[in-house]
Amino acid sequence: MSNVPMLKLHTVAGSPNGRKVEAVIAHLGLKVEILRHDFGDLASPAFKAINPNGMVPVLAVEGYRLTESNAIMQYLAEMAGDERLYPRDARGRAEVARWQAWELVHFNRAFGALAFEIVAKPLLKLGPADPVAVAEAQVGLARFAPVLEAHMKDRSFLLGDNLTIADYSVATFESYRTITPFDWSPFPAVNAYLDRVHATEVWRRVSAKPEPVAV
Ligand SMILES: N[C@@H](CCC(=O)N[C@@H](CS)C(=O)NCC(=O)O)C(=O)O
Repeated sequence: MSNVPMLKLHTVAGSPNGRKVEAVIAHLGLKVEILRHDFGDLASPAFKAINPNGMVPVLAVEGYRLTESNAIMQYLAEMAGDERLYPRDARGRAEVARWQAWELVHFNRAFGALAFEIVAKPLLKLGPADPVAVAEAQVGLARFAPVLEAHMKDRSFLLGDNLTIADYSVATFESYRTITPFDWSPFPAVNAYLDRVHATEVWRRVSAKPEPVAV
């Protein structure tokens, strides 16, 4: 992809939001320099000069910096012109936008909070899990997992037979299913779907990284 020169991705080892961007990079075969920061450095003035939110991922393309994982994924797929990964028709675009919004504010907001409380806090020595936050996250997952279950009953991927960037977004916490307290057994279509994304060569490549620590 010669029209997107000198790409750099700021991320943290194990960041689920970084991982979904890395999946798109791997899927598209892009050459990107991956800059892994320490989680503890994200609040520093030096990093906030890169992203005032103090968060990863951040894409840097020459003078341009882009934050928000889903926007970065859209940008990369659009620049690469991959219409299977990021469909160009109005309905395909709308479906990708819908699922990427849904995962960010509903499904993975709950799943991410659970992963943060149970997995990240002990690893980062941030104190014990907050039982109220854990319970709220479980309530959120119990509300939104059935939505995904109903949708995935007759589909392989979110938009149908073909994997898109929306799948990398929705599935990004899939590896936390076995290490966080939520019963996924009532959701066989969700499990089959997340296993399907997990089994892709791209996902295996980007998730074969250090253990998840930054949520
Ligand atoms: N909406 C942002 C969320 C990014 C985010 O939550 N990143 C986490 C790592 S996965 C982070 O940087 N956390 C540091 C913090 O919250 O201080 C995106 O999608 O990029």
